[in-house]
Amino acid sequence: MTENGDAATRRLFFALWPPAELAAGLDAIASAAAQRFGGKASRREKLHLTLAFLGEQSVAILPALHDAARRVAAAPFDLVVDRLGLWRHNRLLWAGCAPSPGLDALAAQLGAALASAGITWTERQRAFKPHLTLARKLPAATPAAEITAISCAGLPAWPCTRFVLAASQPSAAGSLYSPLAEFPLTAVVAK
Ligand code: 2AM
Repeated sequence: MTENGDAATRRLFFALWPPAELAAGLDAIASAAAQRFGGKASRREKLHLTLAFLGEQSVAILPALHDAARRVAAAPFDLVVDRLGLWRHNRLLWAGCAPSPGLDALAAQLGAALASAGITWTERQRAFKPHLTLARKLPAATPAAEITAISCAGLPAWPCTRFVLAASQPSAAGSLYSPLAEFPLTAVVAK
């Protein structure tokens, strides 16, 4: 319990964080798009791809979350960020990647590990649509075709070797993300 008598909770999610060079390239795209179309670009250090969103959770489950994440037996893989898109329902500009069996396997393994640890969710889960949020609050009339025409060709590949448990905290300047723990991808791929 906190001093207020409330059970301590954190807003938690598992995610992949891009390496610095890729984050810089995505940041440049996000800033240019926000300047051209309007909206608010995500800060470079906040760029990530969510694997599983847990929502508000008691801090008491953190040890069980760590155990579940350590049980994930997924192999490292490379992602190629190769597309941009616009979701009109939440006016969000996103970057997506080429289909990746490695990413799908990691998300599935993590979901299974969380389920078998009995982790439950208080917030409605969106379907898994891997993306990095580049900008929010784009004007409703932003032309989607002009977004998808922006090239991702210069972006470096993304070697994924670890995933992260992070907490999100609302603030006046938007959500702040703090990494809580890192988990290496170590499984050997069968040939
Ligand atoms: P977003 O960037 O598309 O909003 C921390 O908030 C992370 O969790 C963000 O990547 C956010 O995605 C994602 N997220 C927030 N609410 C979610 C939900 N209900 N289901 C899945 N992901 C969610």
